[in-house]
Amino acid sequence: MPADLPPAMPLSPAEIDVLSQRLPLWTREAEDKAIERHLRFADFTAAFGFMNAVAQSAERLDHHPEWSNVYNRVSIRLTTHDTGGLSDRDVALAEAIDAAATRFNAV
Ligand code: H2B
Repeated sequence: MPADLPPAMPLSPAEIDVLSQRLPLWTREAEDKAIERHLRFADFTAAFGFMNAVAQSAERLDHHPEWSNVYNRVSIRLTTHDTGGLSDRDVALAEAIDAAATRFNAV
C-alpha cells in the first residue's frame, strides 16, 4: 500500500453536481453515495485483462472497486468506505478505469 497518499477528500455537493460532465460514462446511485459503470468486452480474456489493469491502479491509488464479472461483462461500483460516500479517490479510480476500458476495447 502506498504510504504517502493524502487522505480521501469527500466530494462537495458542487463537485457531485458536475460529476456527470467529468465522468459521463458513470451513473450516480440514489443519494449520491456511489457511482457505477457496466462494461462489456470481446471475451473473458479481455475482461480479465482489464480487471488486472484496474487492480494495479487500485493498489497504486489505495482505493478498491466493488465489482463483479460474468464472462465478458464487468460491473463496477465505486464508493469510499472511509468517508461514507464519494471522494476524490473515486474520481481518480474512475478515470483510471475509463482509460483501461479504452485500452481493452470495452463497449
Ligand atoms: N477502497 C475504497 N473503495 N474505499 C476505502 O475507503 C478504502 C479503499 N480505504 N481501499 C483504504 C483501502 C483503506 O482501508 C486502507 C487502510 O488505506
